[in-house]
Amino acid sequence: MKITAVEAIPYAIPYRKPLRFASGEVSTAEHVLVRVHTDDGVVGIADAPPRPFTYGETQRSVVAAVTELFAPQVVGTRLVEREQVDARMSRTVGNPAAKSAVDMAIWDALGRTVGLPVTELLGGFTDRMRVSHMLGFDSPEAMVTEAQRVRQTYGIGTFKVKVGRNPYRLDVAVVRALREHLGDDVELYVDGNRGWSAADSARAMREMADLGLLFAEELCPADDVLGRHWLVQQCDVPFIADESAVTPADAVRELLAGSATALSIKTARTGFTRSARVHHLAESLGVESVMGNQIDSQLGTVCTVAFGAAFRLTAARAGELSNFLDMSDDLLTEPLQIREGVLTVRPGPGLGVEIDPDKLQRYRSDR
Ligand code: MUC
Ligand code: MG
Repeated sequence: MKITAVEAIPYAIPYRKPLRFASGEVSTAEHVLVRVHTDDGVVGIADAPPRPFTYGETQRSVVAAVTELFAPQVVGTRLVEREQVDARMSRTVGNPAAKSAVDMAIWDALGRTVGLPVTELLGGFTDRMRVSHMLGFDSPEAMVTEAQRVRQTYGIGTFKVKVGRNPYRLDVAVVRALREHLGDDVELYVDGNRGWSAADSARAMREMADLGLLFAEELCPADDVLGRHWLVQQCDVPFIADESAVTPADAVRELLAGSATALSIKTARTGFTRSARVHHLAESLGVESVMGNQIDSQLGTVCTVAFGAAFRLTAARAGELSNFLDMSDDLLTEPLQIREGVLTVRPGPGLGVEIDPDKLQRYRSDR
């Protein structure tokens, strides 16, 4: 049960088409596979997707943080000492993707060691989640076509629409076209990635008032303190804090300040240990939460669904579990399947998935 080594392996897999949103664009998944080894010969795995434009981490910085900062702190601990590991890693303020991958790889190793799925160790509420698909910037026609294809092929009926372009009416036209073409049965919500001002956000929300939106996410920067508070107070749907709530304490600050009324939980950002803290806060404070997507690979998605399915609150809403569909390939031996709009948790100990050694050899960028 003792951790003997932690590896960080950079790899790059191209996307079939780039995903564009207000704070950036991704055309290649430049992620880091983290492997935690134990003295019993068990290997736990997790994925770190760096988001330079959001949290300042890069592929190289994740490799350095894992191998130089966090590995020395966790080697020698036992897999069950997760709070010890969290306390040690928490001394460093930043590096959320690096910390989270170490945390989740330890949970995977623990599950494999005790012969139980991580989702059951976390909470075991259900074994599945409805899927929400994220639509990146494009013309209204292209985004409607994409949504129709995803709905027909995978049965997905919930869409997160990226907004935050200027002028804001570009995005309002997209959301209106989606509602008109997809009908009232689909769930739609919007994510601005801080791209609009508070005033334009309020205008856009007024103009979309008849479109039955489920949520609004991070429409303007949380650092526009009074503007954001003013916006959130007049918003008639839950307002999700995403990149403004990187830690559990950030989440409390945003909620208590009245600058958010719901939370996005991303295992890529808060791992399993800290995502559980965020979840318990959301539950205790009585706010909704959505399992978010940090533009995850299949391994990242496995982590999101394992966590989201573990709790009643997170399983209630569709989780953002389909971004990997746009990747040209992946590292897992068995690809994930979304059927009738649902993704199930992989059975088996730990996260229940394995890395294909040939694919890792092909895509790793350190040799
Ligand atoms: C989201 O919810 O913002 C875009 C950047 C990132 O880190 O996650 C995505 C989706
Ligand atoms: Mg977001």
